[in-house]
Amino acid sequence: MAGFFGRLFSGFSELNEDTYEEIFETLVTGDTGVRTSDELVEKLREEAKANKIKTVKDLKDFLKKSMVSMLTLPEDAYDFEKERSVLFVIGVNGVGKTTTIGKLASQYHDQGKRVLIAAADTFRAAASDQLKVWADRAGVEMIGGKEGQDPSSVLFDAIGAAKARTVDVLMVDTAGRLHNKKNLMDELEKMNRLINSYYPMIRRENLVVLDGTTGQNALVQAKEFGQCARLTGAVLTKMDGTAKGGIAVALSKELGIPVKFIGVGEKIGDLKRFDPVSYVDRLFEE
Ligand SMILES: Nc1nc2c(ncn2[C@@H]2O[C@H](COP(=O)(O)OP(=O)(O)OP(=O)(O)O)[C@@H](O)[C@H]2O)c(=O)[nH]1
Ligand SMILES: [Mg+2]
Repeated sequence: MAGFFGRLFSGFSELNEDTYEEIFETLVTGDTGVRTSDELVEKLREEAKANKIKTVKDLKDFLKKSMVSMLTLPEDAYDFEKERSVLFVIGVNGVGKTTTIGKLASQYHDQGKRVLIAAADTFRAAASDQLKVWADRAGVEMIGGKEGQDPSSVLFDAIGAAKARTVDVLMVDTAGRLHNKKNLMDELEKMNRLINSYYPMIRRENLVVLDGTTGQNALVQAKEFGQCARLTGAVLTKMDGTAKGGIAVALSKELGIPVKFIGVGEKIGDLKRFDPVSYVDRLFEE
C-alpha cells in the first residue's frame, strides 16, 4: 500500500500558491491536524524562500525531515521497560486494548520478565475470557474479575498479587464502555488514584490506545482520556488497514503524547515499537 502522502509528488512541477494549498489539504486529509499541517506548510514556505527547495526530491525530503523531527520520542520513552512498572491501558471500546496487552505481555515474557495482567474490564461479559486467552498465549498470569464486579476491586487484588509475587510488569486492561461516558471516565480516574495510593513508588506508564483508522476522532479521544490519567504514550492500532498516519504527528505535536507502539495486525507478533524514520518513510512511499 503506497503511503498517503506519496501522492503529493506525482504531479509536482513548481512551488506556487496552488501547490502549497494542495500540500496543506493532503496533510489535513491524511489526519495531520489543521494546526500541525499549517506549521509544516509555513516551514516549507520559509525553506523555499531561502531557495533551498529546487526539486521534487528536496520538497519530499524536507517534509519528511520536518515530520520526523515532530515525531521524535523523548529520550526516556521506554525507560518504564527497564524498571518495575504498571501499564494502565485505556481507550474507547474496540480500539484494541486487550489485543495490545496480549501482544506486549508476550514480548515482555519472552524478555524474561515476570508479567501479571489485571482483567479490570468487568463490564463486558466475555472480556475476562478474551483476556485469559491472550494471557495463556503469552504464557503469563492473570488476575480475573467477575462480570459486574467493581473494576477497582480487581485492580486492588492485582496490585496485592503484583507486590507479593514481585512482578516486573503489571498490565491493567480496562473497559472501553460503561453505562455512559461519565461512568467510564469516573471509574478510570478512580483506578488511576488507586494505583497512586496503593502502589505509589511504582513506575507508571499510562497508555491510551487509539484506532489508527479513525482519524481525527482519535485525537478527540486522546484529549478525553487525558483527563482520567496523565497520558505518557499512545498505541496506534490497525495501522495495517490504513495508508494514512498523520495522526501520530498531530498527537505528538498538538497534545504532546508520543506514539510508542504501532499495531499492524491481529496476531501476537503484530506490535512494533514506534520508529519515526521508518514510519514517515512508509507515509511518503509513492
Ligand atoms: N487489523 C488489526 N486488528 C486489530 C489490531 N489490534 C486489534 N485489532 C482487532 O480489533 C478488534 C478489537 O480488539 P480488542 O483488543 O478486543 O479491543 P478492546 O479495546 O479491548 O475492546 P473492548 O474490550 O470492547 O473495549 C479485535 O478484532 C482485534 O483483533 C491491529 O493492530 N490490526
Ligand atoms: Mg478489551
